[in-house]
Amino acid sequence: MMMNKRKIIRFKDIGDVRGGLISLEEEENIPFIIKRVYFLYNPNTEMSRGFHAHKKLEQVVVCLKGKCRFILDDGIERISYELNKPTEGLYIGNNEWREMHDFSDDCVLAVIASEKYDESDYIRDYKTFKSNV
Ligand code: T46
Repeated sequence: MMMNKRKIIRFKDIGDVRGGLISLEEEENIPFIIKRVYFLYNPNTEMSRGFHAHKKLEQVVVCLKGKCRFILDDGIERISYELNKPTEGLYIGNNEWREMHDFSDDCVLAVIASEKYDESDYIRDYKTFKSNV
């Protein structure tokens, strides 16, 4: 079931004295069936990424190390989120323009996705995105 808005999901840390442990499970703390996981790491800290929306894809982004800033834009409002801890994930539904800025050089992002990679699901032109909302 599609959640209709971006939101921060707080994960329960089930770690102990040996260290932290977070477990992600589909349709539990991840609100969809997981079809793909990818990582963004070794960022070029001079550059931003993203600048697109998806027609269908839902994702949860978890910052495992370092930090970066996401901007989400639903065509009406733009909200900035700093991600800097593995105990929370940013849920991004479909039809959300996303930009990623201000990567720290040690930033590692894990992205949990509801669909396999499909270039035809991307809207990479902002005017086209705006005309669909
Ligand atoms: C998103 C943000 C958070 C693949 O072949 N398979 C994949 O699973 C992915 C994610 C990308 N690619 C190809 C597509 C492009 O030719 O790798 C290249 C770089 O992808 P892109 O420019 O879309 O990367 P970002 O960092 O701008 O966006 C990515 C995801 O593509 C996107 O879905 O929401 O991270």
